[in-house]
This record gives sequence, structure tokens and C-alpha cells, in this order.
Amino acid sequence: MKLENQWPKYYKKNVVTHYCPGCGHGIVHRIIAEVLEELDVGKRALLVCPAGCAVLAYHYLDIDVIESAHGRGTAIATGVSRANPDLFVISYQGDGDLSAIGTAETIHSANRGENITVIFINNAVYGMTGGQMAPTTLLDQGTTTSPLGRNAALDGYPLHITDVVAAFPGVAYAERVTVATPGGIKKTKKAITNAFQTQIEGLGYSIVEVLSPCPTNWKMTPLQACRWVVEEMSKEYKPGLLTDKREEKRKLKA
Ligand SMILES: Cc1ncc(C[n+]2csc(CCOP(=O)(O)OP(=O)(O)O)c2C)c(N)n1
Ligand code: SF4
Repeated sequence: MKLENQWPKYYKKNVVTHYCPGCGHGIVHRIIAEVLEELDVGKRALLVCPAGCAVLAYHYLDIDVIESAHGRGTAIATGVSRANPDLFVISYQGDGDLSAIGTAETIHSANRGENITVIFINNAVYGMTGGQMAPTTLLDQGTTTSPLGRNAALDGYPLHITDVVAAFPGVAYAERVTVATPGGIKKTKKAITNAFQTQIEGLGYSIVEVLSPCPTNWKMTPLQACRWVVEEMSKEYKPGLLTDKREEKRKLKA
């Protein structure tokens, strides 16, 4: 097989990545491209890109793209999906984007059960702007705005926003995964496949939270960052299925 044929159809060839070595974003982009191809929805896919390191996702994914103002991804995805129900709509967002400035949009789009898929990249910091504390930052984690470590008395506790929305009746599918190990990457692909199928069947909102290394802002090597995801982040944010109401929703539709 020629190397060329191993590229997923919706992943642009011969582009040099702008992501830092060991960053999780590129892995997730590649998985999205593979699943779009496998489920045959790439031609009608529309990706809403966030303000954040993934703002340039259109450099890699060969599908239609809209750029979102910071945090507004699911509001845009809602409008696009309601106006064009034939489109397959993905909102790709970081944790600063989705769980800080975009909290209202996240909560209400999930509560409305919009037929969209959210890919939520949780790297426990604001990556693009220099590693500031995010709502997802772990207790005691040092960041540029919490140099002594996150302190619950001052800064509150790590926000489990995917668990919050998973409890909403409109959320058909929610899973938390990691891309820090080969096994985690396989599970991420399975979860993204389930989430995309949820939207294809018209069952409502689906979200996959991906615990993703940010070696640059964590001031770690790529290997140390993967270990930190497994040993520290995964203790706070347990990977696994958070809700699967697809069968219930299929019955309601029948
Ligand atoms: C309204 C607004 N406020 C602030 C910013 C600056 N800004 C750009 S990206 C970003 C943080 C992104 O962090 P995150 O969503 O966690 O994504 P990551 O870069 O880690 O992938 C911020 C604060 C902005 N672009 N717009
Ligand atoms: S700063 Fe972090 S999230 Fe951004 S590209 Fe680098 S490793 Fe990835």
C-alpha cells in the first residue's frame, strides 16, 4: 500500500503541524478525520473551531469550517445545525473555551439537546495564551496565574462540566477518554465514533471529553506529560462512559 493511501480522506496531506511536540490536539484531529471517513459523513461535515490552540484546525481537516468567538462554539453549532439539518456539525473546544467563557453556551445547548457533537479537549490550562489557570486546573497545580498551585479556598475546585451536562435529559451520549496511551487513543476513537453515530441517528447532543497533554505549559517532556495525564489528571477526571441514553431516545423516536 502506498503511504499516500494511509491518510484519512479528510486529513490534509503534507502539512507541517503547528502543535507543540506531544500535544494531544493533533491526535484528536486525525481520529476525527478517520471517523468521518469510516461513517461517510465528511462531505456534509461542518467543524466549528474555537479560540485556542485548535483555532487552526482547518489547516488539517479537509472539511467546511466556521471560526467561533471564544466560547461560543455550541451557539454557532446550534444555528448551523437548525438552519441546515442535513449538515453534520462538530464543535471542537478547549477547556478554557468550553468551561469558562463558554459555560452558558455549553450548559444551554446541552440542555436543549441540540443534535450536535462536541469534542472537548481538557488540558487543564489555557494553552494558547500561556498556561493560565482554567476551571479544570487540578488542586495544587501550578500555572502562570496560580504559581503556588490552585487553592480551593481562593479558586474553587476543578470543574467537572461533562459530568454536569451528562445529567441533562437532552444529552444522549457523554464519555471521557484520554489520548495519553495507545489504549486511550483506541478508546477515544470508539467514543468519537459513538458520538458521531448519535448525531447521525438524530438522537441529540453528544460530547466526548478528551484528557489531553499540554507539555509546553505543564513544563514537561511529552512523556512526562502523558504520565501526568494517566497518574494525576485521570484521578480527578475518571475516564469512562458518563451517560448513554441512545436506546431510550431511539424508542422515543420510534
Ligand atoms: C473574548 C475573548 N477573550 C479572550 C481571548 C483570548 N484567548 C484566546 S485562546 C484563549 C484560551 C484558550 O484555552 P483553551 O480553551 O483551554 O484551549 P487550548 O488553547 O488549551 O487548546 C484565550 C483566553 C479571546 N480570543 N477572546
Ligand atoms: S500550548 Fe499546549 S495545547 Fe497548545 S499546541 Fe502547545 S502543547 Fe498543544
